[in-house]
Amino acid sequence: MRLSFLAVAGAALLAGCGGGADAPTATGAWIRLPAVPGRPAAAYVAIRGGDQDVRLTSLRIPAARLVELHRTSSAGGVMSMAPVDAIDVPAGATVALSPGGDHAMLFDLDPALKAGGTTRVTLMFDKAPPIELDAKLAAPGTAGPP
Ligand SMILES: [Cu+2]
Repeated sequence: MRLSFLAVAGAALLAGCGGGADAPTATGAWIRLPAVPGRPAAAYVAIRGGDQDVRLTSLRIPAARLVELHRTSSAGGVMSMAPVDAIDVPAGATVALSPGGDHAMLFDLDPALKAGGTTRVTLMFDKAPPIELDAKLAAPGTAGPP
């Protein structure tokens, strides 16, 4: 009797993990290559929230040594950016990491990467499964998605 109860509870738990929940999605990832090799690159992507509030906690990019999430702000007409721990992705909202806004900063990106190519990016969340996608590589100075 006890065993069968556990089996049912376990099955319910698995069902909750597997489907049902509407996880965030991501599209249009791209990376702007640095004008000067060795300078940081920036990564952008559009994220659509799922059915619950989550936070984007990091981007994993094997081609970069270090990736930081940055918030851009403007005070007294001066634009500045600073690292943040996470970026909110509210349920049902579209959150765009884009030039002039929040973005990911990539340090020591593999210099062999060239505009026109792609590289693998994994978005990590606090309460949603990771999203893996290819980011298009854009030439330095590119203003919008390639
Ligand atoms: Cu930055």
